Amino acid sequence: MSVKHKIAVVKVGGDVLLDDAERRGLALNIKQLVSLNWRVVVLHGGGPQTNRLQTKIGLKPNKVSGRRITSDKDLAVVKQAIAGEVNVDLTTALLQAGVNAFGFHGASGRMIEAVKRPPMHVSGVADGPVDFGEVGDVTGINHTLLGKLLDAGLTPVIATLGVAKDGRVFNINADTTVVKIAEALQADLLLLTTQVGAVFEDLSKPESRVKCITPQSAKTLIADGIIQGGMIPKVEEAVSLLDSGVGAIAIISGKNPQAFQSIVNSQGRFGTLIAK
Ligand code: X2W
Repeated sequence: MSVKHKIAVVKVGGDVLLDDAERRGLALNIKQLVSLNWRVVVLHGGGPQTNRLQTKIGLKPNKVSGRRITSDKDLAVVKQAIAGEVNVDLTTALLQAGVNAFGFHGASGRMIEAVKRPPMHVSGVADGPVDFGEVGDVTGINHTLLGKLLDAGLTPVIATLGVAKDGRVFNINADTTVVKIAEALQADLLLLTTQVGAVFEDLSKPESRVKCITPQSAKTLIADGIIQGGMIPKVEEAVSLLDSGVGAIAIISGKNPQAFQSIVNSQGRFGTLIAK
């Protein structure tokens, strides 16, 4: 009888790799999940590394509503920082922790298919539609190939680039890509790692951590102003993912090596779990 493995998709922001303890903790957390027979797919960004490299060579980072305006020159930097530096560093951190990590970028094997994001009006930007340049919107995930990699016992580590039908490469926000991967795989769990590591009623009070959010409680928490600002779209998106077949979403920090295990064992010791 074949065992049905559970699937977790993990989003790693570039900020996690700037801190040694975070990087090591994250790798140990992923190792734990794999040891518990979970299949894990890692999708990463590299925003801070891209900013750093842009600045070093005299380009000015410019983000509008969370997305980088990406010229041809910027795209060259994005490739180096995200598919180069971050992918290699994250893959090797996982290898060191004993995970059979297999690093590549989203254009490989047409893993992440994308089209150019059309110029669009953005709230708060008065002067006409914004052209994001070489930024893509995801149109498909090669889940057949992803399944083969997982069947081979590998842990895919994917840099958030996309490829068009004609081979053109696009820069894609990692939060957007990871959601598409979780949907395509109908993942049991989507882990969104952040340095803050949870939703808090009051950020200055660690004891005010919200352990669990349901679609019903999310509405109340937003109406009562407990979930505010940038957290609102994150939580709303997470809730809508529950309707498109993703089992649960956790907002969590990987710093403590027990964190992911605590989520899959429903211990509620770390992070915020969003589930029905
Ligand atoms: C992002 C991709 C990297 C990313 C960027 O250029 O920064 C767009 O904004 P983090 O570290 O997860 O923020 N792409 C279009 O999302 O990285």
